[in-house]
Amino acid sequence: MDHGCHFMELAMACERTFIAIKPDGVQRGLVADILGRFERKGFKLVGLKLLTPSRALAEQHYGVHRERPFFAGLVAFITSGPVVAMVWEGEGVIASARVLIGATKPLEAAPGTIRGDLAVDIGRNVVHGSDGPDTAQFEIGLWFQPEELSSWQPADQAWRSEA
Ligand code: IDP
Ligand code: MG
Repeated sequence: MDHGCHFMELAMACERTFIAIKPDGVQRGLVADILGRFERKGFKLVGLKLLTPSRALAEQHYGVHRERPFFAGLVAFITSGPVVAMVWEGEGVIASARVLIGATKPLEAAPGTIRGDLAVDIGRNVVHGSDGPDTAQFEIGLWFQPEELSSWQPADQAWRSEA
């Protein structure tokens, strides 16, 4: 698949991942903080939109948790208001985003991570990130149409890519 990572592709995989700021993050005014962490890290924003997910979208997104006791509450919460849906691109971005996000339980998330800094409740942990390459591909396709994603090269790409 063409991920738009044309320039100076190096050994590490140039990947895309799906990140969402959940309704609590939007309601608490944390959009700029959360988005800015990915930006400052050096990843490239290739998709961005604000939407309130439909029940069908939420149930597909969290389909792996369908049998879990928290599923109904999780779907009710994620559909309760606007979510900022994003696709970020870069070398190792899938695993790195999970590190930036921190542990699922915010009380166990390290300081410096998004959940470690900004959350206390597992059901209100402010952000979602794909947990692997297959999930990332599925979630990007679920939340975005191909034409909603922009392949672009930062003007300082050559400088960024120097070893
Ligand atoms: P992740 O978001 O860190 O990938 P998952 O295990 O995939 O965590 O769970 C998806 C989301 O479901 C979590 O972010 C959290 O909001 C919610 N969740 C997971 N486990 C529980 C639980 O035990 N109680 C309530 N909500 C949960
Ligand atoms: Mg997960």
